[in-house]
Amino acid sequence: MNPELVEKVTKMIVERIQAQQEVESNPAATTVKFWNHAQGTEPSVTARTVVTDTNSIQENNHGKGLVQFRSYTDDTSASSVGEKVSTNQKESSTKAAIDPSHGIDNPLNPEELKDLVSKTPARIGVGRAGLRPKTNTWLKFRFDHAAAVDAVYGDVQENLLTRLELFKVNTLVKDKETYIRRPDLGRKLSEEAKQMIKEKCRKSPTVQIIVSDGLSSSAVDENAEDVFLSLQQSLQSLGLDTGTPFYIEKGRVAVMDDVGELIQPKVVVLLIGERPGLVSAESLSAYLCYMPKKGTIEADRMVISNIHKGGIPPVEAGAYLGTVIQKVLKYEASGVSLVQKES
Ligand code: B12
Repeated sequence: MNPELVEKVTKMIVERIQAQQEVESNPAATTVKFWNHAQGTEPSVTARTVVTDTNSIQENNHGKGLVQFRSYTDDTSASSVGEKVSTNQKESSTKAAIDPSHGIDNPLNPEELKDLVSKTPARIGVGRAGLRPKTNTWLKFRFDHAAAVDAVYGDVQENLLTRLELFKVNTLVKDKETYIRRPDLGRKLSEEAKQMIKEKCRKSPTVQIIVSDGLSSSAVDENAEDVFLSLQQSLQSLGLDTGTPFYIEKGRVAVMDDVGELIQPKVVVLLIGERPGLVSAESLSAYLCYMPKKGTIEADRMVISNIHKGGIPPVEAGAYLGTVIQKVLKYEASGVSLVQKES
């Protein structure tokens, strides 16, 4: 790993975003609501503003020139993306660290309880009402469960694919029920998909980026754009060429093997929605593999997981991925083979 390079690329990206924000007005601003887990009695929401600069994304797509990232700002103050957002979130969840009075009744050590709760988004210190969970706990659970179900069963927004100029192909899966019950079918491209990829994609690029909904369309909706654009920028600054990116609907991780067979890239990066949990339903993973092909073993893949605004900030993840890819190329290996060659 080259931490200096990661830092440099991330800094460069954030500086560009900040510079852009100074000059842009935000006519397309919309409000996103978050349920704050650590909130007290009220099931309150935190409003953030999402700003999308569609023109500049289209103009600069596929690694040419500067790219613009979606940015999140608090309602009251204009701020930058990525780090800032996660810092804000951490701050707000720490600040709102459960007031023990609404969780455990009469805790022995309220300060310690508060401290424990502030350290994790897990549902601890929520107390109970007799044998049952408290109403607020139960409602939060229902809310998060609904978000998880929506993430699995939802579809990625078409306008995201349009903005990123990703054409869409399918696996052998026809519907979500089959997707869940038959992971093997999600690992194979359909015949039409193979044909389309052969027609549209540049062969043998150094890096092939693909995006798939996987188990969370929300993860793709929320994070793929920032990761994708910062990854492109990172690869560009490292002088690594990329192939024609595309989107695979209802895909599984190992679908990258079919892609490898068809396009023969050196490295495949697959941005895919993770199985949602009850803390985040919008977490994205980037799976990588050096020259994936039929019969690739799982140990030769690697993953950078937990990419979302409360985890690894998407812009940072994109920049970091570039340096991981550089290392994969250097050692001509990924996963366990890479670790072996490196040591
Ligand atoms: C489900 C899951 C599993 C399942 C996968 C079963 C299956 N067929 O779906 C099982 C229990 C087998 C599993 C095993 C492992 N997992 Co796991 N897994 C997850 C989980 C909860 C969700 C993954 C997901 O949604 N993938 C997306 C869907 C669409 O993928 P899929 O095609 O359906 O399934 C593939 C992936 O899940 C992939 N996969 C799953 N885990 C891992 C881990 C690594 C390192 C790799 C390369 C691939 C991989 O293998 C599946 C088959 O191709 C994540 C948590 C998270 N937040 O992402 C952890 C997670 C990815 N797993 C992790 C780990 C460490 C492992 C193991 C190495 C554990 C071990 N010591 O044996 C093994 C490695 C398995 C492998 N494929 O190489 C870590 C990775 C940490 C990291 N950043 O490197 C995570 C992030 C959990 C964590 N927070 O620690 N895992």
